[in-house]
Amino acid sequence: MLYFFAYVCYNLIGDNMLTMKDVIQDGHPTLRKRANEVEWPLSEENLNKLRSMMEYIENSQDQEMAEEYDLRPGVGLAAPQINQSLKMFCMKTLDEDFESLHQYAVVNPKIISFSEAKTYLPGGEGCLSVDEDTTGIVLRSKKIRVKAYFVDLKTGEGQYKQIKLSGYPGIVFQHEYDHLLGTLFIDKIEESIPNVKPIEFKLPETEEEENL
Ligand code: UDB
Ligand code: ZN
Repeated sequence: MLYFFAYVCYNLIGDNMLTMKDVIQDGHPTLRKRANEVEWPLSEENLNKLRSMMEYIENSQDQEMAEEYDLRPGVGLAAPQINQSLKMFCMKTLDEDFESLHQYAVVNPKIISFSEAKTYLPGGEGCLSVDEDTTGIVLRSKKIRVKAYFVDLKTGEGQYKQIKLSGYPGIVFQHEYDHLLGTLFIDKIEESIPNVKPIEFKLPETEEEENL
């Protein structure tokens, strides 16, 4: 009887569906390590880790799934947060104008330039690995230029290329990149409101946008 139940659960959840209990929390030593370079080409194992990270993000952005499995709605997740000390992360978010989708599975990223100009999220940042009611304003570069393998999660193939990111997607990228260096946003919280222009979110116009 117990086995039957376990079997049903196993099929329902799947063997690599991540939930909040897979996301390690501040105080865990892995979050403070510099993550290791990932071997390229990607092993099947690392590809599957990336797939389940992206799946967490997508499930958590689905209201029904998020409620059912108690998932905090996330826009990004880095491998160290699931206790894998590897230089890779996934992100999926719209920009602040709700116009373009920035969905990336990233391996061995390097931010090759940070703009002098800074910005911040007016509501402050939080983190899936930090207690829910901890938020704080973090100064980030307005624009970054990054080099990384961008992985196609269907095939596992990837392209090493350079892209530029700005605004909200740039902030998410910098937050996830910090995880690969062992840095958390709580290390960088500003004491007072900085004297730079925050990100301005265009008001969502459709119900779909509002759910994001
Ligand atoms: C997040 N989500 O996923 F402005 F549509 C955060 C949490 C910690 C609150 C879950 C988030 O910022 N959602 C969000 C914000 C918007 C508009 C919107 C959805 N992360 C990811 C994380 O912890 N990765 O390690 C924290 C974000 C703070 C700044 C960038 C990443
Ligand atoms: Zn985080």
